[in-house]
Amino acid sequence: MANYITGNKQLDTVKHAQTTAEYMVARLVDLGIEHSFSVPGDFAFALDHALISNPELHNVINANELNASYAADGYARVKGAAILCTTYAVGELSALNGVMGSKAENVVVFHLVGTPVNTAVAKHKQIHHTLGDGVFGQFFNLSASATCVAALITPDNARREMNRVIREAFKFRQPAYLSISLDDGARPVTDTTPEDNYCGNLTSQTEQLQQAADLILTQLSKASKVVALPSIKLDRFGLTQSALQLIERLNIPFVIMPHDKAVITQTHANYAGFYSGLLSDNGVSELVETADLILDLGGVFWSDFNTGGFSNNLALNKVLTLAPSFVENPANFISNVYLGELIELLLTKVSPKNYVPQLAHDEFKPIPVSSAELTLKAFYSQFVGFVSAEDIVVIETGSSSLNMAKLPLPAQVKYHNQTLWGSIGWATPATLGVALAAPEKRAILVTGEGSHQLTLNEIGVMGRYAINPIIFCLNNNGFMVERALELDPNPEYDNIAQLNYAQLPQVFGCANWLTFKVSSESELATALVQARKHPHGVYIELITGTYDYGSTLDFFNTHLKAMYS
Ligand SMILES: Cc1ncc(C[n+]2csc(CCOP(=O)(O)OP(=O)(O)O)c2C)c(N)n1
Ligand SMILES: [Mg+2]
Repeated sequence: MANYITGNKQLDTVKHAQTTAEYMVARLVDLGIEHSFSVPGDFAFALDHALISNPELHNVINANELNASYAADGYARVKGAAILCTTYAVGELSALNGVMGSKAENVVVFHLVGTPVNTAVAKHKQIHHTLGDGVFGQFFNLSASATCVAALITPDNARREMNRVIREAFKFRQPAYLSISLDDGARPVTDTTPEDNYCGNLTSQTEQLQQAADLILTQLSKASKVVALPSIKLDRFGLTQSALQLIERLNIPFVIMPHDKAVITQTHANYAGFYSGLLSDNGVSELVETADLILDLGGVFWSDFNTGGFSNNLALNKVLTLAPSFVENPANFISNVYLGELIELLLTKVSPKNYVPQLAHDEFKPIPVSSAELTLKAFYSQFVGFVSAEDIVVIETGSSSLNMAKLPLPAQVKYHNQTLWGSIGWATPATLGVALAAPEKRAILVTGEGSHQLTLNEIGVMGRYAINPIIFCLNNNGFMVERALELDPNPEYDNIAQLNYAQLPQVFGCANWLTFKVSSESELATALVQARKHPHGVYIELITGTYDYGSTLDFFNTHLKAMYS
């Protein structure tokens, strides 16, 4: 069957499937998914068994369902899709925040849930994991709300429904919910619907495709100063390379917003700088905001943290959005246009603009290492020199995500952050998922210690599966980003329990991990040298000041306070 994710690798694990649960898992594995993330439970046993019996799948047992959902999200960001499996009610509800985040940020996660047996449901029995009221359907709707498509699978509908669910999930690049009862999961498939050969290609309406292309070509012909904004959605929809070709063919500048960091490398010749309202690099706001036409490629998020707290000053009538399935400006909305096809068509028609103003990029100036107490500025300075082309970077919400958005990275490095959903605790399990999805890369996590506390038991899972990340845990004595965003700089509720973070790998049984607790610039420099040489996991606790905000957070500290007061 067609393999959506890997393209060339043709799997056919469906032929080994004996049960409906095995069939469901096999359909997903045949897309190219190689790992599943799960916490077992009795109603999910048919699914759990299917996960461990598929010859092409490695099943990971996570510390809890929320962690599993974050790990699946991280995995799918790299791999294109992921499998998450939880049990009825108690398991699936714990995973909901993570799955909702995947929905917000266009990540394909197939959430499999095993439910009580059909006879118990029909007889309204009092069963564990329910409210004891004989009602069973209410959790389906809750879990389904975190997805773009949901199905109650039975042996009689399994083939048809799996066709539908896979199609819809890839169409919207959002999660899917697949529920099956314990007894149906163990029965053989009786549905005889032929399997879909769908491989992720969407077909536009010819007339609307032409209309969209004409609109774009007309707008392009009227504009001399055109600037592109490539969105993270290009990565999600597998369209980054096509979009880059369009930028290169037009020969126009592109700017990058925080959520879209590293979609196209900052080392590209047409890169004009970082754009985020008042936080933008020198000259970049002017470049974007005085352009004749702004090509929003993929659909950027005009969100608070993407726009420097809405401090951008953009005339929306200049923005032409080429979203994954439609084209829009204030005067037009053209649906049923798929971006891959649209760009292909445009590439045959556009002529170069040859408009590439050379801006002097804001240079990142490393500071010399001394024996002084560690500051965030010194950490970022060393971090920029440390990240190499072989790394993949995961950044947690908090001071880290705000400050890191502007840092330069080597060309091949991908950068993952939950800029829109922003659920703290995401990054630690997401690093596990990212590391499993990209074993050829070294996963690097930067997390605040407050966020880390929510999900740090996933370190044990990293140790169990011999993942070798480099974890930077920024210990600044609490929820610093909140201190900076609040009017009262020191509310009681931003103080948190003090843990011995550097001891966590040992507590969680991680063999051969190297750990450090550093509080000076030179200690950090030494740790970084050793971290690079070490083939196993590395954990570096960084001690920095309670009010050492870093430059971007300093900006939000004054700008947002001004907005709120
Ligand atoms: C699940 C969730 N709960 C609460 C919040 C609110 N929140 C946002 S950032 C933050 C603190 C992060 O602190 P830390 O990880 O220590 O990072 P720091 O800013 O101190 O470097 C909190 C509580 C959130 N975003 N997500
Ligand atoms: Mg903190």
